[in-house]
Amino acid sequence: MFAKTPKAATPVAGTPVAAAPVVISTWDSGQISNAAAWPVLEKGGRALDAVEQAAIAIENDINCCVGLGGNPDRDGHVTLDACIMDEKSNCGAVAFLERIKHPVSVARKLMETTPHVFLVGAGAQQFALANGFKLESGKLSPDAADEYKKWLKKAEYKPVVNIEHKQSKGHGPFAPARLDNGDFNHDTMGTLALDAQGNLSGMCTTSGMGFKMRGRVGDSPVIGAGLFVDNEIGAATSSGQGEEVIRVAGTHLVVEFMRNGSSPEEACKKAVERIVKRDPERAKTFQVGFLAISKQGEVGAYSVQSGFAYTITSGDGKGKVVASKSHFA
Ligand code: SD4
Repeated sequence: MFAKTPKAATPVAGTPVAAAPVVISTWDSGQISNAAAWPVLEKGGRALDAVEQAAIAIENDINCCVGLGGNPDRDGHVTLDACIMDEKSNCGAVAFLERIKHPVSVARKLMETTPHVFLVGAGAQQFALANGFKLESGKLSPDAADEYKKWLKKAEYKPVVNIEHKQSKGHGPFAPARLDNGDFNHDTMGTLALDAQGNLSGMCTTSGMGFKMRGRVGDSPVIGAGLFVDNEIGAATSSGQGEEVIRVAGTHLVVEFMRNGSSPEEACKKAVERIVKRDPERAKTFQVGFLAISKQGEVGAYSVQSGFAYTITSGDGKGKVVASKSHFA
């Protein structure tokens, strides 16, 4: 089993409003990210620097779903997807990136030193190496190697076998919606920060759905899907079944609902309802969670299934885990 992240005793429900600076991250593992972001914000630093630190911390942690220690694709390779966005709508993204430890930092480099927004695969790796990022070994973490071995047994994977068909019997068509232990197949880290100057930035980083098809990219690195920041209105990030989020341009939708007067929680709820409406029966089988913050520091989340949570850090610098409301109980 992957190492457990520190858990708060019991997540509390509610819609906090925090005075800037504030940082919020998806899941209870957001405690790791927020703890790294907070020192930047506390000193009056920039939200963009804070969210990059949040990314580095969780990408260094060995867990199922973020960084090089995460679960591999079905061919046994870890491939990373990530993006970052600042208060001026500058953004950078990388996807299908292999053997580079800090994809969000690569995305930031792309954003700040080139006219481009998105690099993928070998090109993203080449760019990272040219900019001083180190090529890692490509070896799976012991936990991921273990999970992969188990997955291979169950999925009986041979490249010639029509695995999509087999998996569609019990799971989603592309990657199992749940891991072997019954947990949903995700834990992507999305972090949003509002700094003391009142500026917003965000990042999203993931190894994607475990045992995905080779080359598959989810919502996490897609601006407007896994992350969106509009410094006039607010910011949003997502976790869960990426295909569902991409179809509705999920985080862009959340920010637009906020622009039209919804609170962050209402906006997340409306985006979840948009997803569920497409196919209410199928929606019972997957998880999507949205997390959002307004320019005023109001925070909210909503998910398809129960169990989504986020971590908020402001004022005293202590991360508090908050349970998200959900469409299905
Ligand atoms: C994806 N949204 O690739 C991600 C899944 C996730 O940890 O949440 N992974 O679709």
